[in-house]
Amino acid sequence: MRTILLGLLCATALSACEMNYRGSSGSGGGQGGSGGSAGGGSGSSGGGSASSGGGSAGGGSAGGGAGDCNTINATGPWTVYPDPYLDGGANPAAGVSGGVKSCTMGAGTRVILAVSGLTASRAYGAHVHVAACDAGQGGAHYRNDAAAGATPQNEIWLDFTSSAAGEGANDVTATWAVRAGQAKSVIIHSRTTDDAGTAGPKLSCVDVPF
Ligand SMILES: [Cu+2]
Repeated sequence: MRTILLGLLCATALSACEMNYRGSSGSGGGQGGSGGSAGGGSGSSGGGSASSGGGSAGGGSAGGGAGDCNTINATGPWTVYPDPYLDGGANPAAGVSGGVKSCTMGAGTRVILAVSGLTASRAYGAHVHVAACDAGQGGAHYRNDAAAGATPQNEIWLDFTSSAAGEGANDVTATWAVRAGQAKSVIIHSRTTDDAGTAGPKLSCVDVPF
C-alpha cells in the first residue's frame, strides 16, 4: 500500500519521489552527483570514492545502494561551531550540507555520511556522538561497550577525505546495534582520527535521531 502511494507521488511530484522513495543523496541540498556514493539505487556498496582512514568495521558489505538504507535520514540543519581553532581562523566545514542516513543491517547498524560544501581535498574525522549538537557540542563518541576503548570497532568512525569539489562520504556498518536514543549526532572533526580516538577540534554537527 505504501509503495503504491509513493508510486503515485512519484508520478505527480518527481522531487518528492526522489527524496522519499529513492532516498536520493540530493535531499540535503547542494550535493552534486560525484560525491554521491550514498546515492540511491545504484547497487554500489558506497563509501569508496572519498573515504580514507576511519577503520571501517565492514562498511557496506551487505551491499545495496544507500537508497536501501534510509530508515533515518538526517539532513540538517547543520550546526557549525565557531572559531574551532580558537585563533579566528576559518572553519573548513563551515559550508557543509548533506547529511546522514542510517538503518539496521541484521544485528548491525549501517551509517552513511554524504556531505558537500567543505574545504576541498582535505582529510576530516567524523564520528557518531552521544549528545545533540547543541548539548556540549555532541559530547563524547558513542561506544558499543562503554568500558572498552576508542576504536573503530567500538565506535562508529566516518572519517573521509574531501574531493576536489569539496564533497565527502563514508559508509560504515558496525556489527552491533546502536541503543535507541543513546546516540544523537554525527560530528565532523578537523583531522583524521588517530589511535587514541581523537580527531582535533569539532567543526560541524548534524543531529541524527538514532
Ligand atoms: Cu567525534
